[in-house]
Order: sequence, then C-alpha cells, then structure tokens
Amino acid sequence: MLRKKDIEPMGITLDRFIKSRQDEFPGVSGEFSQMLRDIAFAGKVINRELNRFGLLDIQGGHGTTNVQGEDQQKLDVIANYRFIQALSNTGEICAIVSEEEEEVIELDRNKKYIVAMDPLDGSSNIDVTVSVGTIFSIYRRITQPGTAVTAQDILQKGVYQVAAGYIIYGSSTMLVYTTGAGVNGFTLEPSLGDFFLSHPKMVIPPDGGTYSVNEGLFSKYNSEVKTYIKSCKERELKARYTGSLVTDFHRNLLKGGIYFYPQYEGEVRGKLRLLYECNPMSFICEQAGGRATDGLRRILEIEPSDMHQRSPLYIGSPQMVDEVSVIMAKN
Ligand code: AHM
Ligand code: MG
Repeated sequence: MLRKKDIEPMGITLDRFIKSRQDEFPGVSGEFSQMLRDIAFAGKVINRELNRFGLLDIQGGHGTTNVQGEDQQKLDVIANYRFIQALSNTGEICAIVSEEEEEVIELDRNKKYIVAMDPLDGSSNIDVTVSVGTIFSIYRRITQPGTAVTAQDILQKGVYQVAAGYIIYGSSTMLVYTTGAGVNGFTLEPSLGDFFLSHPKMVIPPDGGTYSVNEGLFSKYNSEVKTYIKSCKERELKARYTGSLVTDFHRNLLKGGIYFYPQYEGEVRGKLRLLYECNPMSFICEQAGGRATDGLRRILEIEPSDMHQRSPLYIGSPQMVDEVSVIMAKN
C-alpha cells in the first residue's frame, strides 16, 4: 500500500528557491540568481563526468601543473573548463579567479561580479572514488563597471563576499550555499536532474566529537597544534580525514567537528588558498553558526595580498575552534 509520505512532493527546487529569495537582493533583478543557476548547472555536468569517469579516458594526471606547482588531474582541467564556460554564459561576471589558472580570467568589464573558485577540490581523491567538491565565492567589484578589473576588485576581504557555496559529489550530490542570510542545502535528484531543498537553514552543532587534520604531518606542526591534537586523542575524539576539504567540512557541518590545515615546518601559511578555499568555506561556516580562523585571526577579516595566497585554516563547531584558538594564542 502506498503511504502518504511516498507520494509527497520532493520539495522546492533550487530554481524556485532562488526565485523566492530574489527579494534579498534589492536592485539585482535576477542577474545574481542566474549566476547561481549557472553554477548549479556546471555542477551537474561535473557530476555526470565524475560518475562515469572510470569508463572514459579522463582518469589520472593531465601531465601539467597548476600555479601552485601541483599536478593537475584530467578532471581538474575538465571541471575548470566547464565552470569557466558556464560562468561566461551567465553574462554577469567581469572576472574569474581559479585555482587552476595563474592569471585572472577577464570576461566582460561592463559587468559587476567576480567569482573565485576551486573547480575540483580534493583532486587526489578523484581516481579512487572518494568524495570531492567544487567551491565558489562571489564578490561585487569595487571599481566602476566599464573600466578594467583591478587588484582592488580581486583582493577583497572575505567579509565582502555576497555569496559562497560548495557542491559535494558524494554518496549523493549536494549544493550548499549562502548569500549571507543562513545556509541552505540542496540534493540532486539524478533522474530529474534537479536540485531539491533537502537541508533548509543548516546549523552546525556548537560542539562536536570529530577532528579532521592530516596527522601524517604531525612532526612538522608547532607545539600548539601538537598540544591540540594530543588533547583530541586524550578525549578519544573521532579522527576523520578524507583529504577533501569539502567532504570533511560537510560532515562536520552536519554532525559537529573541526577541520584544520595548520601552518607547518616549511610552509608557514599552510596549504589551503584564502580566496577560493578558506574564504567561501568560512562564510558558509559562520552563516551556519560556526567559526573559522587562521589560528589567531578571523579568516574573513584577512586582507589578501595575492590571489593564490595560502592561509592556515581552523574551521567548524564554534566551541572547538575557540578551544584551539586559546591554545594558539599562548604562542
Ligand atoms: P587541492 O585543491 O589541490 O585538492 O588541495 C586542497 C586539499 C583539501 O581539499 C584537503 O583537505 C587537503 O588539500 C589535503 O591535503 P593533504 O593531502 O596534504 O592532507
Ligand atoms: Mg582545492
């Protein structure tokens, strides 16, 4: 017998949700919404490529390195291309900053939005079918449309983001985003090809039982980081680290926990990039009630000096981030 819940509508689609929230952006008249729709569309294309990549010749390295000197995977390059294509079609964006591109990609100087993105984060997991993600961050330019985009437009503090989000390609595919009025999560229904609101008004638990860090680098961490990791072990917190920031953060957002990629011997700024990894994830985290710091400073207040600059990141449940901040402040 059919139960009522089996035939209940799945809920609101991303498209409808975006339209219903358009009035959050006075004077924006739909252009901003179109950008989010285009990002979601590119996400669906990447999702399709990821689901069948074992069948195509898109596994493994591309034989090139990105600006950070890291090996690019074929799917890194495909995802980068897909997102640039989707964002170019939007017609609302004046420039794109991508982890995979050394220089700013200038689109239309008459437009007013800037997007910073990591098209496929957690690349080392692609070939082994572990979850990966896309991260994006949207700013309004500071200089007047019609003029060339400047460093001032690109190097804005995270507090000036107008939207940020990620797409996680996992056991299901989800898009999670914020425009500064809370965080909402949408799950892709693959047979319909639409994202549906599945996680409205996401809130991170104030405390958690999980810590996520690359402990293989333990000997290279400073004594404060070592102290914090030891305290996690003493309390028998769960160690969960996939090597994919989006995946580890998403789990901690839902269940409570902390992710950190600290400074380490040889790299005082850690590994993660401020503009397209730390800032968007920190905006989402704060909007869900969490915290994000570089150990001492709020991530969103850091003044960028380079579009590919790195920053240590401590992000997650507020009590856990506060706890590590107290230890770091003793330095
Ligand atoms: P990527 O953008 O090249 O994939 O690098 C970022 C990733 C994060 O998703 C992840 O948490 C971290 O790098 C893993 O690094 P490591 O292998 O050093 O632990
Ligand atoms: Mg990345």
